[in-house]
Amino acid sequence: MTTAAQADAKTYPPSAETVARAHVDAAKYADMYAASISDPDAFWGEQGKRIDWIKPFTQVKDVSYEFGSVKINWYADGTLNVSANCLDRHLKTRGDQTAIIWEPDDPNDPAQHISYAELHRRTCRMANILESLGVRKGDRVVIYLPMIPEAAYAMLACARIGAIHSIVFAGFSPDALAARINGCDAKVVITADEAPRGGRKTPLKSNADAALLHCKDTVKCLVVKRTGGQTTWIDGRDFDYNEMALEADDYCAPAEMNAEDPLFILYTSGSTGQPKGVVHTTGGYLVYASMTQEITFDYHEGDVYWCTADVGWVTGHSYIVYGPLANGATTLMFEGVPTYPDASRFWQVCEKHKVNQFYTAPTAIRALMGQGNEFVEKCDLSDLRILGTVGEPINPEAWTWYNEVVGKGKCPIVDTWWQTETGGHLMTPLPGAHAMKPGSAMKPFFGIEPVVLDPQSGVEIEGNGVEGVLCIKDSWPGQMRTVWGDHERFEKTYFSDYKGYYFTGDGCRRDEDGDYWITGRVDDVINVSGHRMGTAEVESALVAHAAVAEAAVVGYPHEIKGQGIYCYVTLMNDREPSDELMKELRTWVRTEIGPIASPDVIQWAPGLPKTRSGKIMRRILRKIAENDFGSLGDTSTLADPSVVEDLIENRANK
Ligand code: 6R9
Repeated sequence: MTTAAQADAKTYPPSAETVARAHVDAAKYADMYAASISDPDAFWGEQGKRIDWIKPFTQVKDVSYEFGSVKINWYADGTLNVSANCLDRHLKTRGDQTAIIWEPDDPNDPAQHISYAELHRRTCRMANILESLGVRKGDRVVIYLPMIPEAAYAMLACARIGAIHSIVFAGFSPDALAARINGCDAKVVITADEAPRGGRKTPLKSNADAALLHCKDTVKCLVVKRTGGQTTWIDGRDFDYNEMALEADDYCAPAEMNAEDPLFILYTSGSTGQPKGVVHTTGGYLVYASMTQEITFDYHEGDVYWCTADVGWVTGHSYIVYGPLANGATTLMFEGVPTYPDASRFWQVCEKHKVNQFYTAPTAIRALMGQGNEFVEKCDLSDLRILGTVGEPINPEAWTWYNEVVGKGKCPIVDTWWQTETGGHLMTPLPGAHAMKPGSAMKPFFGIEPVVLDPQSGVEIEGNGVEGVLCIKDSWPGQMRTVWGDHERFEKTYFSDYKGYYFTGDGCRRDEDGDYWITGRVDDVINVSGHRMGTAEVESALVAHAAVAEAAVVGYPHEIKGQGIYCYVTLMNDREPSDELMKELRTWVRTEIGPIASPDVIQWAPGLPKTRSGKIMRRILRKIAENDFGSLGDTSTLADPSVVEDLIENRANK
């Protein structure tokens, strides 16, 4: 796999047709960008008007990045309701327009077209059900659902009554679910009987049952019927959504929320410790999600827009639900996987629903590319206009295939770089404004000032043709506000290493033309199939097994997944390595965290390379995992250098 940095940067300018159609062309980008940086208050004050306010804001930006007293406020004296912005305000003009197209896992099952009026009714009913379960403004609700319309109803219903949702991806295990329910002290968990995906079913309700054994016994469970599969039932704790929805009222008044009231918490992995609850608030987040959805994807009235992410990730929050619905768009929600029933599923769905904008992850592109072009070529993709990628750097081979085979060379590819923490896109080419370079996130979005710092000194590296760590100089409305329950951790993670900046955790290169290339994480976060994971989480799952004395986990390059999970495991004295134990440890990690964290390689390590002060030298472990033994660097500071020889000799055959 060629990395982006190695590719010669061929540029692809937008066609005249793309430019003519685009909301933003090169000249407009230059003007707007300059204005957004020179007077953020004026710029974002104007943009704030894209959504409806109950009480209009009079202040725009109130931010300090000063370590020790970090505060981030946008539109702080305004009030609004997010669900009213996504629903009620569209009813007059587009009540009958499709808001959500739902495409089920099985292509033989019917798709659903849910109009704005219907989505409004469904959301109100769900909101009334939540209220009847005792959920009030500020309470937390965990959502653990398949990719079904009820997931959107649940999100919007929480927003409607001012409850804070925290979605847990349906691929997470009961233990991971319990940790998140407890972490935000949720009152209710919304789940479904089963989640069908790729022809298989995940028993979500049983998982929730198992999780709830570790939670307060006051937590209630609202169960959506998806497959009708058997579930156990505890009266007084479990509630039948479908039955309650028949009775529930069609209207629920939207709560008046302050712009800075939390909208949702989303747990994400960091370089240390357990996942942290990223908090996004109401006003700024919605302005930013809505603006980026419209501009980045050049969304126009009547377009059908499809983001293939899961609502369990931030991409699903901002670009399946909140951004598109705030804009009155038609957003497609897909329950299945790219390869079921076969590798043409994505393209069949594009043909069937006449998709105009298609947004997916490099890992899916690489997997489909490997299956051959005929799966794409047999489908009519003539409605496609814009393609997008997100989640990890895209290698030039995959980019070129996406451009030529899927886009037929006429669809701009927006390579959107952003994070759970950022709420929306921070860097991306804009379809009508920028030429594209395969693998480059190109240019900052409005209001974003990226800086490249020297990793050691923290000094800004000026000019072009430079590389370093990526920080952002000032705030934007979609930025996370805090870590749930731990503001100190928020400041420490993002504002302490490089004072006065937001530290992204990514490395980056600014090329000779001033375009940006993300070079990957500079911390202990790995990116497996676009899923973000802390190596520390996998390590702590491994050492929780009775046979394991110590574990060190690193990422290594993987053809399809981008990065794979490589685990070095030291066993307890009385345990012997065996294939069975290896299998058991794999299953163990899947149970502790979820299938997405399943180790790709486990290598038995009688010892780990440590400094004399006992710190594991991951740099060396990474090199060994990458099969790169020539550049291990200085090993003389190791407490026992012979450990390295042993690891190289016994490197897992992979
Ligand atoms: C939206 C999302 C964030 C991390 C981020 C970076 C990587 C995301 C990327 C990209 C290169 C892109 N990343 N988009 N790297 N090019 N277009 O993915 O959020 O799950 O929090 O991951 O993903 O390393 O720091 P999240």
